[in-house]
Amino acid sequence: MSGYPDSMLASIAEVERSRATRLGETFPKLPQADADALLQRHHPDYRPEGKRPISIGPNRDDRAPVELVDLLEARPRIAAGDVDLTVVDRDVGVLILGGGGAATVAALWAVEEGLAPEELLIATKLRHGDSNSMMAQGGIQAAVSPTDSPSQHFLDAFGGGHFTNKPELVRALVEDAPGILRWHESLGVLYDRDASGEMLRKHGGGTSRMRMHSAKDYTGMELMRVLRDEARNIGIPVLEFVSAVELLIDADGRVAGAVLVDVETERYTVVRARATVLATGGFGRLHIQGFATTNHYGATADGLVIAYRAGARLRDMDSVQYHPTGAAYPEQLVGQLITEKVRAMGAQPLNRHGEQFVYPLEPRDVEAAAFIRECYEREKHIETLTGFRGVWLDTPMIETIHGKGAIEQNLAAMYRMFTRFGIDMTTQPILVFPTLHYQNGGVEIDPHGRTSVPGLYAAGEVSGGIHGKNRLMGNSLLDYNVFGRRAGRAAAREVLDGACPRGDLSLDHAYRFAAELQRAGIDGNGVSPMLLPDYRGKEALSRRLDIF
Ligand code: MEZ
Repeated sequence: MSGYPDSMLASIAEVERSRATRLGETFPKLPQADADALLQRHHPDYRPEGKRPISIGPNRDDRAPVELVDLLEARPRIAAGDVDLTVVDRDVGVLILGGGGAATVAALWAVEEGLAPEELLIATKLRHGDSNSMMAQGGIQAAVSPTDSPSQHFLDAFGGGHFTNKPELVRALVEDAPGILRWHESLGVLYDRDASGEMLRKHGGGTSRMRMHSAKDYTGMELMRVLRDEARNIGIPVLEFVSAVELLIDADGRVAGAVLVDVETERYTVVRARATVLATGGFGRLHIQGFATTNHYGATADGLVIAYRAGARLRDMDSVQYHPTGAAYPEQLVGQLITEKVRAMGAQPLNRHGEQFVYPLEPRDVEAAAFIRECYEREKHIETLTGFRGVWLDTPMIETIHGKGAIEQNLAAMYRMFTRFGIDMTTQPILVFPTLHYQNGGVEIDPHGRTSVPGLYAAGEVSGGIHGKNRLMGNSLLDYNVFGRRAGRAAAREVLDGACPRGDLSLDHAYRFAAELQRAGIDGNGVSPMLLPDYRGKEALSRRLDIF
């Protein structure tokens, strides 16, 4: 039995016919000038109508996705008088906002730096671990082999980011990477190894060396399993189902904690903190330009919004990462991540006629643009019964190249996911289309995770500068570890060195922001942060992939 309708089976037959010839051929990598032209014409970032300038605040006049600017220019949730700031519900050393990888790593290293666990508080909107970090599949980059080096990793990441990354952040990323892998191993992370015990390494898009380390296709879950256990074992306090709705500022203009809202009761909690780490993740659930997303439900840009009101500078917000291979069939899986490891193991992207049209491991933005061109300009796509367009990933090639059982062995979660819908990816290809995956930019940080606002640190996807205009595969798991560690240590050090909020806690910055919005005549954008996406409306139900 096949999970595909007859209308798609005809194209699968063409894929099967061309497979033997294609096995020995790989589509050539694009010369840079052609890649640039492809991006200009087909990558969603280059569509001017997808962006508008920000009207107020530190990034005034910078262009960013319309969906994000709407939130940055929305009214704060809290109006004057809503919260009594003289009643402090929790008083902590370091407040960590967010519950994913960056938050957990920051907490662990704050303790390592010398802070007692009970001086910390992780406050998170969903459950501890509900995050993109948990859902990451393909792996983590680190230059640990004798034929690789941090410098080589630097060149790949800097080139992949179109040379717009902050070099000092890329340097920290690549130089800390081998130590991060050693730390993981010491905690008990089970990375894939070969029979002799050597760690397995794979290529990713845009990498010049094999430096991707994975745990099958659930690397993110394996990492979070170990990190979250560690946080629980040492007793780091966690408040779940509370979301930060505004940062608090003290008399010196330093960030001094946050106001949290209970997502069920809507009651506010005032947390005073001597240092605050923002680790709230990205903005995938804004469905920028109508794209489906790989992201978890909490990825609604809350951290960007509250940091921006507090005066933090953002950067590279004009660039969004669309992962080339989101599932496009069956409909229940649309937008779900199909890890790059599938291409790294040999599955070729193909059009309706079973023809290759792009090198399988171009950097993500180039690869995604090529898929969009194939579907919307050349019209050599495959169409599903409900009108979604996509291209094939010829997964049976993996078994031909690596032997029978290679898919179940290396892509266990994905194999199970498709089997549930009657699709056997060991014998039939899978349909894919780009899906919104990552926020390339964010709150600008320095190598210690410091933002432009005193007392506020940022780490993980909410931060900006590390990846420039395009992140390479495997650098996000690395990023949250490197900068979670750096931010956690620096925040703890500030507290240990005596940092303390001075004077009254205040939300005046948010009220001033609201007044400025009014003066600029910006009204009607609702309130932010969003906290959770609303999928009840007609618009959400009719979201489709035929976005062009
Ligand atoms: O870094 C990522 O985004 C990643 C490893 C994704 C994937 O394709 O698995």
